[in-house]
Amino acid sequence: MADYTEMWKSLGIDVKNHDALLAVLGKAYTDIFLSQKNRPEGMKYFDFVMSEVHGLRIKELVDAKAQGRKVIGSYCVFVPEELVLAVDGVAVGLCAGAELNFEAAEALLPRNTCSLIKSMFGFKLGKLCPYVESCDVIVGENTCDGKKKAYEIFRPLVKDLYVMDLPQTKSETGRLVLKEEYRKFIAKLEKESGKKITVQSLKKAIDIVNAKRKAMIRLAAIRAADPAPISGLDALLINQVFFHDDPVRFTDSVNKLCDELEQRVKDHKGVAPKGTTRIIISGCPMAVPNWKLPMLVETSNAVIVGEESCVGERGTRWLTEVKGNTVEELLDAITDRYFNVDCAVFTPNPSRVDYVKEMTKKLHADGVIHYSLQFCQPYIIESGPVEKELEKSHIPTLRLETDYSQEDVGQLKTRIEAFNERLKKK
Ligand code: BJ8
Repeated sequence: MADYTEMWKSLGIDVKNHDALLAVLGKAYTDIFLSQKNRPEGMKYFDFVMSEVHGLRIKELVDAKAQGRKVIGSYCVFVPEELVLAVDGVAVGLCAGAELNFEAAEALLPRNTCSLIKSMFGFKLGKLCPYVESCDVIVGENTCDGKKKAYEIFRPLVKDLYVMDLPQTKSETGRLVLKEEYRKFIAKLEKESGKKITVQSLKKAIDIVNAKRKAMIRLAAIRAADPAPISGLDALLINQVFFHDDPVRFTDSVNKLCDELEQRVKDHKGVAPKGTTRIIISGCPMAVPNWKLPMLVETSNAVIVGEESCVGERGTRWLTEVKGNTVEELLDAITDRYFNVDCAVFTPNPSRVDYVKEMTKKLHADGVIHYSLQFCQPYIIESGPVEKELEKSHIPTLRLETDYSQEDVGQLKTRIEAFNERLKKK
């Protein structure tokens, strides 16, 4: 990586601690990703992106800002990238997956807050995330109680926090609330960027984001093959890069990788022998660099073939229908698309477990691991009914609760291995 010290300094990054962070991450990446066997050639692009994730990509954001474009960060898949692109903005995901600066975070938040929220504070308080520091606007969303209340404390720490309200039920009123919130968000984006969303700019933005999601849907479908043509770790990494990379370049790279994977499937070539135990992970999102659970699963003689998560199919499987010739009609189409997202903050939320069942069938999975972050009430509470429903449908399920620390690695590994034994006897 080139020397980006001056750029980081200009963003207000704590360069010394940031250097230490990059060294740790670089080692973890080498140990976890580069040590995998039979990786597809197409992963080289994603390795490059990761090696430059705080370098070249940040330079692109800085250059975009110099051209007058606005950088809009968010923590949730309910924030429509289409609207950001329609004002020629750049959308970046900010969720963080590392246990960094938790002491400082716990000075502001209760200890029993999920790691995702603590990490969001940890990165900001430690001045360690060039994405956060590049943002002109950060969008929060009223989803779970944890995030909703944490944003109140987060507001004074950042330049401009815009909070979006979200419905909690899939009712007609809920849909109206969502559309109204998106309308307000458009007003915020237009004010911030000085640009008006037009039918043309919105259609173009929808096409770009649809193309990105179509590439992810294609990738997800290829993983039905046995032997699995790509590891779950690599597929998760692509889902994580989805939130950071330039959307057009990302789409192109995923499609190139898919061409290679389709050829692998024809050649019966995989990352693990045919017949290896196949697992689906369902639950909380895994933000970069949260690779703990997939690493444990895939070093326990199993392969992950799908993620029912916002960093996975829950975030990518729906497209926006390009219908209508007014901004209002297109906004309706965008609202319809996002209103499908079956996050556990909705009550009731039956479509989520239905989709886990569907994934299990189409990806020929042997079992499901339900992953909840400690103190995440929506997913932990929903995990009971999800397990019950899946077991009723003869889908073996393991419920795990963990955080970003490495303390429980041994215990998790034991439970995963015992689960694999159960799957083998099935
Ligand atoms: S649409 S899953 S990205 S809210 S892990 S902070 S839920 S206590 S992240 Fe999410 Fe949007 Fe839903 Fe998806 Fe709260 Fe749970 Fe923490 Fe969570």
